[in-house]
Amino acid sequence: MGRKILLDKINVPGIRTYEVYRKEGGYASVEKALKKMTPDEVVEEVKTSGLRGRGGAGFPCGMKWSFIDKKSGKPRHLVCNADESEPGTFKDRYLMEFIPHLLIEGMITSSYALGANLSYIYIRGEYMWIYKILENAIAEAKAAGWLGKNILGSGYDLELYVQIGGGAYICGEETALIESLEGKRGNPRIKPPFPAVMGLWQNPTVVNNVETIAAVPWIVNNSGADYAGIGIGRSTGTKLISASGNIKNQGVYEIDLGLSVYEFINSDEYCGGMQTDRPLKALVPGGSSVPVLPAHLIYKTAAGEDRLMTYESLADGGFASGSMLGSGGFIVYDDRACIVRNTWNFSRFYHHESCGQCTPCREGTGWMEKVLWRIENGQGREEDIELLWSIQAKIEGNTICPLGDAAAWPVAAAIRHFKDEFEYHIRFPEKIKNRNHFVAEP
Ligand code: L3W
Ligand code: SF4
Repeated sequence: MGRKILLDKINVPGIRTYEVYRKEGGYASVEKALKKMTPDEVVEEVKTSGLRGRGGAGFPCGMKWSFIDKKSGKPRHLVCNADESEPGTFKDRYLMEFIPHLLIEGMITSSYALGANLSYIYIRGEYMWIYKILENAIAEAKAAGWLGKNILGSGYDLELYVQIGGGAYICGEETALIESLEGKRGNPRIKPPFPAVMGLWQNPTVVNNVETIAAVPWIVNNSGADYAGIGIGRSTGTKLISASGNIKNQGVYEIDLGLSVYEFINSDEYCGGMQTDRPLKALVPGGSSVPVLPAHLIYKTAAGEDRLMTYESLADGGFASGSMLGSGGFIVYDDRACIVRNTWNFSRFYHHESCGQCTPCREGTGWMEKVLWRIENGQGREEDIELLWSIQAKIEGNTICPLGDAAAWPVAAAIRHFKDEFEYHIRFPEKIKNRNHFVAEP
């Protein structure tokens, strides 16, 4: 059995309640931090742990924390990004729904480290029932003295609020999230300045993903060095993976970073192998924003190395033959899947979710959606593949926020690795018409 850090207690009956969570050792990290450690010592432990942002970018958490200006005298904020909306990603939902106090505990310990006295959890609008679970957990924590004034007699004060998002994917981009939290339309800001310098109400702000914050209690209770001892190289610790698609056991798994992709897909402890034992065709390892991998690049890299569940190994080969760990939204496709249809579906999503501020993203995402739709629906033209390639290339790197890249990369990877499938759709429209899935000519 793999080690469990975040999900260790998730199956304890009643763990959602404060009483059981506390009985199981919950809030120990707050006690340890507030009574025995200075805020900077907590930051140092997180730096030592090598913990990287679990929302998708993998930016070192301790380094982000150390960018916060503690000398300016301005109020500081910790904002938890719980706007989980990346297609294929449902891990934060699992954590918050079943063990909400772990996030609250992580928020208190992390806010203390940053010297933040007013912190927020920004949760996606569609997670209404989880919002209520979190509200309840915060009320329980407050009643037990873990929030409010002079926590544990330490002189440290913290207020924590949950804010419901507007139901827009773009509000998961940290600066759009901040705009939304300030009551405005969720339009991303140009960076720099980064939120660590000028964030919520122009104050120094750290925005961290749910899973990142939930790892902090373990690091403080044990040590940064213990956490760094798990995983491989710069991919330390454990990672939640939301596994879906044509596998036997869909669900949320906690893995030690460094597990091989082969073992993750085929072991009974995780995905349990392919559904109905059909052949593996493709993998999107990190949510819809990352490049799709074709079968021959899933278990081995182009250099012939085992492909591992790490930031580095999944990206090995760059976009020519690699992808990204991203948010851990692991979508597995068997030979029934139609890559053209899947790419169109992702494009439709990004077009719908584009905020419209930048021309390449606003116009390009809609254009790609239209061209992909006509290819998928038997109306494709020979020149469409080249057209798609040129549109995605003009979006990538030319936009304010990463949504533009996220819309471009899946299209580029699909053309790079599955060009024959696009050609088949264009050349044999009568064979793909009215079909939900691509079926190769017998
Ligand atoms: C201060 C500097 N701070 C970087 C901070 C920055 C941010 C973090 C990472 O996009 C990705 C995106 C999606 N001084 C700094 C600094 N920072 N330099 O570090 O920044 P960045 O720009 O690399 O990425 P990001 O804007 O956070 C996130 C990808 O994740 N993604 C999407 C996931 C979506 C979900 C969801 O819905 N829940 O997870 C999946 O792969 O494409 O590339 O905090 O401020 N010099
Ligand atoms: Fe908005 Fe797209 Fe520009 Fe991001 S890239 S700011 S979503 S238009």
